[in-house]
Amino acid sequence: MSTLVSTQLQDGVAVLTLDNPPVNALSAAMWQALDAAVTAALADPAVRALVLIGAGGTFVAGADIAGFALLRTRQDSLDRSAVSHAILERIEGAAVPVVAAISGNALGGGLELAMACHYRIASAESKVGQPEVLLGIIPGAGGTQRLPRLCGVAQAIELCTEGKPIGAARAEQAGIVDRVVADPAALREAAVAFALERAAAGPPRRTCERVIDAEVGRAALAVARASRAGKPQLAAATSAAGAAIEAISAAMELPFSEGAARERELFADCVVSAESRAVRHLFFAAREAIKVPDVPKGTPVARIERAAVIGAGTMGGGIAMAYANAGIPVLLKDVDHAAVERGMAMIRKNYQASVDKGKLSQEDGDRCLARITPATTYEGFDTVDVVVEAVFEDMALKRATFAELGRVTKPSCILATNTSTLDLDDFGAASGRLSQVIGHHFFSPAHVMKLLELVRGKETSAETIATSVALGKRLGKVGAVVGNCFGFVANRMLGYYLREAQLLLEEGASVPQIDRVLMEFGMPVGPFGLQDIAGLDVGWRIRQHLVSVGKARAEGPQSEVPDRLYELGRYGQKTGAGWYRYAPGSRKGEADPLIDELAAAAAAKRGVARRELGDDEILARITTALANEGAQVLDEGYALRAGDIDVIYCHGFGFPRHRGGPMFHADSLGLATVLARVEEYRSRLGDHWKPAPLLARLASEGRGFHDVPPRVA
Ligand code: T1G
Repeated sequence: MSTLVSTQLQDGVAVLTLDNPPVNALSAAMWQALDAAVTAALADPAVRALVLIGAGGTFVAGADIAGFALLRTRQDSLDRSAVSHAILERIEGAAVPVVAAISGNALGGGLELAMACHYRIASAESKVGQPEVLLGIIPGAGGTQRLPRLCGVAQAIELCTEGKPIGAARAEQAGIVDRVVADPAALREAAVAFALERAAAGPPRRTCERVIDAEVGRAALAVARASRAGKPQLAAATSAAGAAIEAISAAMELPFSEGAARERELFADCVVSAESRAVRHLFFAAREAIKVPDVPKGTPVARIERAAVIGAGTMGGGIAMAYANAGIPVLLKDVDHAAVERGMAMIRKNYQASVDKGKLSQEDGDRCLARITPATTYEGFDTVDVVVEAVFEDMALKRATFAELGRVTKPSCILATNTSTLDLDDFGAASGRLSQVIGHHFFSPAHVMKLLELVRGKETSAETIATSVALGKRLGKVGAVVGNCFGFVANRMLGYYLREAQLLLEEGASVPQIDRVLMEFGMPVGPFGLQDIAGLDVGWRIRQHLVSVGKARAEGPQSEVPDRLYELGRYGQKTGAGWYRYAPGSRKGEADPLIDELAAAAAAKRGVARRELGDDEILARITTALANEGAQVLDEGYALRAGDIDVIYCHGFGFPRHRGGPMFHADSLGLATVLARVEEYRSRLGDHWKPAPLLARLASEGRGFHDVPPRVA
């Protein structure tokens, strides 16, 4: 008998414990073990009811996602889902009550298993949900058929198209869960009692027999379909959400078994899709990106109870909010009262905006705000466990700040920096504690953007890295550990992305054209819109710093247009003009003919003949520039895995998730194709298009970026 599912008879109740660490995922073996255990229990005359419970403090976090890679064809998927559907029908068809006892997570196939049971009891801290859409698929084990029968069409659509889990209390209100237990430790006993109570009450209630309120349901479907109509990019990026809506519609229009068959068909379409392969890649890549070969599991992690942030500007304020939102008290220091008050005013405004939008209750907003203590001195810095420095990107200022931090903080305190480009081994040395110096590179707005680029210095200790990885998770961030080179991974590659866009502009493309092409590809904003948001003055300061250390952001030709715009005081949205013009109070950029004049002048100076450029060439050159530099970063070991780069670009710059990230996208094109493009550009545009040796090597070996094992710089 498999150990994946063990059975104990307690007071006439067969308690089946599902045990497949770490999240009790439903692998093929798990399904079989479950089926065998249920069949055996139902055949036992002493059994008056069954309870399904998960080991390790959680129920089931869904099907084994890794197993989907084995589903090469739709038929593979149809065959596989037929098995799980049949097992769930056997559970639902049981003559005695089957109760699901939910603790921790009941997600995806886990909730579907629970809904095939006759009753559900959950501990108060547990969560239930159908996150499949975040993997580019839909519930594939009857979830789109049973969920609307329990909670109605509208709620089912929300859960299946947004993929966000809900808490036990809300699940009870929605009719998904029948009972909630305050203490998780009491769940098992409560479930056994509940099962006996149900057994005494008569034949079990089957979810599949419930009727959906069609009138209300049709209205909800109409709203959901209308919200997606006429949005081709949304449809392209989230086709799974569309499929989930169709499956739920089938639940309403067809008998259960036919609706279930329709779901299986739609699931099969999704699971073999390029979109799902891309986002499943990102699921595992995000979990790999925080694993560092020389920081083994079990490396001591320090407790972080209090924090401090230096610099109350846009980034510093956002970082302080990220800590406060995670429940960590934080000091926010700036040079004087006026500066720190400006930061606090921005923070208050951000919280109020979230409250006004209903994203946060006033109480929660006030609680978070109260955790942020403004400061103009280092008083209290000797009590904090981590400091994040977010002062101006100026080497001398950073050196002075770290020298001070080395004096005022306790020896165990982590000294983190939010620098996005500067050498932390240089200014960090001023603290005298390089082993605790690490980059915590947040992305703007820091309390919203998910990515946290963790930059290890040459002496950063394993404990500092392990503690930062755990802290990143606690702040709700997606972390990626990278090496310390100029611009680290995110901004180093961005330099090549932006440079190629600027050269395409000089060659004859327009700012709106280039931005449109990248947004149609799935980027939330184009390269020029992005610069106008970040500020052209920031880019100018980075270039000045590079010139001062004899470096350039991207080797080879540089467009002079950004410097011209800086000299004209056009810093972007913050000055009402940059690459675009902005009407007062508007963030919508208007094309400005001045840009074409500047581009034509720059082209003439570089001896570049201007021409019409097609959308395909624009997209190919920009994505190829990103992948080629990504290959260089990988080859030099500043990124451990190609997947880390994908995680950084999808969570830091909004690179379309349904394309899997710049390296996954390149692999999906085939590296021979990418290499051929680089070589064609080199022959036509110049030596700055030198193929990265790793790209050339992998293309010649018929391999992909994701075949490269991790290697530390
Ligand atoms: N399958 C395989 N591995 C999984 C897994 C899963 N469903 N969930 C987690 N893991 C691994 C993960 O890779 C990591 O491995 C370890 O478990 C801990 O995860 C039929 C088709 C549950 C909220 O989408 O959201 O059901 O890195 O680091 O932060 O209709 O994991 O240690 O080697 O994320 O505490 C739907 C996915 C599947 C939920 C826990 N289910 N999981 O978060 O730990 S599709 C999901 C999560 C499906 C059915 C359909 C989270 C979590 P490693 P972790 P965590």
